[in-house]
Parts: sequence; C-alpha cells; structure tokens
Amino acid sequence: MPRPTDPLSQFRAAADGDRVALAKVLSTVERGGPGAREVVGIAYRRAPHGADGYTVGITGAPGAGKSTLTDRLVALVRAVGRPAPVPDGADDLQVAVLAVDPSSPFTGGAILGDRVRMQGHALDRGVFIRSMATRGHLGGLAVAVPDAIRVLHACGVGLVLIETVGVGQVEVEVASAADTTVVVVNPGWGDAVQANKAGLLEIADVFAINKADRPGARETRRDLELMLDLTATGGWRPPIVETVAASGEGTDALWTAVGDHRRFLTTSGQLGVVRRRRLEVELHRIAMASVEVRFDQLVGRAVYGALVDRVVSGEMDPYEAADQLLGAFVVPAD
Ligand SMILES: Nc1nc2c(ncn2[C@@H]2O[C@H](COP(=O)(O)OP(=O)(O)OP(=O)(O)O)[C@@H](O)[C@H]2O)c(=O)[nH]1
Ligand SMILES: [Mg+2]
Repeated sequence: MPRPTDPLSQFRAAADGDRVALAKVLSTVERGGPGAREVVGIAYRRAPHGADGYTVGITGAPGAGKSTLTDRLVALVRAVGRPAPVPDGADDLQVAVLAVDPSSPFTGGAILGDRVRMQGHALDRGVFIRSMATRGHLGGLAVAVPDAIRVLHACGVGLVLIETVGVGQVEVEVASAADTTVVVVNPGWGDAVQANKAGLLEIADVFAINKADRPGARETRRDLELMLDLTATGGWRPPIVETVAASGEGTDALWTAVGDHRRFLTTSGQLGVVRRRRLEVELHRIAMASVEVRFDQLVGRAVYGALVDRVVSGEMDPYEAADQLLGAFVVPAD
C-alpha cells in the first residue's frame, strides 16, 4: 500500500508508531513552510508545551564526549528492568536523540559519526535517532528544534535528548529548548573558563566532567565550583558529576542528577515557569522571523524605492522612512 504523503496522514502514522513516517514528519518540520505549520499545529494541540514529555540537552565543546555520553544515557534509560528516573515510573520509555549541528548546512561527517556510534541502538525500536542541520526554516534551528521536540512528544516519545555543540549563540539557543541542560566539560586547565565564556554556565543545570580518566578533573571541578559561587542565586545549584563515557563510569550518577533536577523543577513549580518563559521567547522568535520575511518582501517593491528616493533627496530622514514602512505592522491595542 503506498504511503500517504500529506502532513496530516503522515503525522497520524507517526503517532501510531511508524518510524519512517516520523522521520518524514520531522523532515517536513525542518524544511519549514505551510506543511511544517500544519504538522506543528496538530502536534501542539495534542501535547501543548510538551505536556508529558521531557527534554534533556547535552551540550559542550567539540569532542567533549557528548555523543558517547548520550549513547550511554540511552542505554541506561532503555535497559530492561531498570526504572527510568525521567519520567518517573515509565517502563517502556520511548527515546529520541536529536543531534543538532547548527554550523553544518548539510548532514555532515561528524553527525554521520554519531549515527555510527549510536548503532548499538539500531535494533531497539524504542530509540529514534535523528540529526538536524541548518536549513531554510523560518527562524532557523532555534525555532525548528522546539518544533521537532513538540512533534516527538506528541508522537509518544517520552524522552528527547538533544546533543548540540555549545560554541555560539545559536547553539546556546538550541540548548535552551531543553528542560534540563547538561553541560559537558573536560578535565584540564581552562576548560571550565571556556565553557563560561561560551555562555554555557548560565544554561547549565548539571555539569558532567567527562574524560575523568584523564588528569585535571579536580582542577576543573574547583574552577566550576568557584564560578558557581559567584553566580549563586539560592535556587538550584548545578551538581558536578565526573564521568568516563568511554567506559560508562559515572553515567548512573549523571542520570540521577538529571532526575534530581527534574524533581526540583516539578516540586518547586519551576517547570511551568520555565516552559512559559521558553514559549514567550519562542513566540518572539517566530514573530520576528515573520516580520523579517514580510519586510524583505517590501524591499523589492516600488514603495520602498520611493521612500529611499525621498531620503536621498533630503525630504525625509531614514527614521521617518522606517516609521512609514513599519506602519504596515500595526501593534494591536491591549
Ligand atoms: N579518554 C576518554 N575518551 C573519551 C571519553 N568519552 C569520549 N571519549 C572519546 O572522545 C572522542 C570524542 O567523543 P564524542 O562522543 O564523539 O564527542 P562529541 O562531544 O560528541 O564530539 P562532537 O559531536 O564532534 O562535538 C571519541 O574518540 C571518544 O571515544 C572518556 O570518558 N574518556
Ligand atoms: Mg557528537
């Protein structure tokens, strides 16, 4: 039987457990446009702001061991007979891994490597692995990733792990789509300082000092503790866990720390607060991106040229001209 290709049928098939359909739905979301909008609309109505799902971000410098750690965490969560700390009590938790590479216009070599590393889960139907790179999506990955998470949760995936390289603004934005963000650093002088410079300290809920089999873990811990002392707010203080992803050592403790953070968010009522704040930021991004698109459409038109003429002739200053153009985007009264 041929597969239906319209977004709604694909979404239905994906929600019924068809992984090929799920992959297609995510491609639609990634591409953006009307199809993406339709899919996101359905997903949102099914699972408003990720209702039952949970998202964990794994971020850190290139090569810090994010993929190896993610792989370990997936194995932990999917291990038969082991209660999964996140979400509590789920015994057949469906897991998705989104490997996000904002710097790559295509699905690049590094991500292909990640795919191979994740092969251990290739036969596990409860694990869905997917990479996402920059495409022509309105608002870019900062908008496409939350959309993808929404679709996954709406299709019954309880836990989404997002791996992203934490090196720039976009990467930090992507990482902030998670409920709990794990920042991965390595032993050695200065690594914690670099993470701080990249803006990762602000978004960290848990720190993993990975490659703790190498010298310098104690120094890195001390640096992190010092930086945390300076930024302490009296709420959640990110725990620091040492891991050796290569052998699996410490990954249990890391997962426990993630579970602790989730419990903190839930019992303190913060989960609702942070999810609301995230939606606020997301709405802003979507609105700004559509303003930009509409504005760019104006630029090619005669009205724009005429305004430029008036500025050139000195009849109008550029601010007045901008006000006239922005008049097209009327702010509704409260
Ligand atoms: N010694 C040691 N090596 C590790 C450990 N964890 C990962 N590695 C190695 O570090 C290298 C990079 O690991 P990845 O998991 O690919 O790191 P990544 O952060 O996903 O890298 P990118 O996605 O390219 O940014 C690999 O060769 C791993 O085998 C560890 O705990 N100890
Ligand atoms: Mg990786």
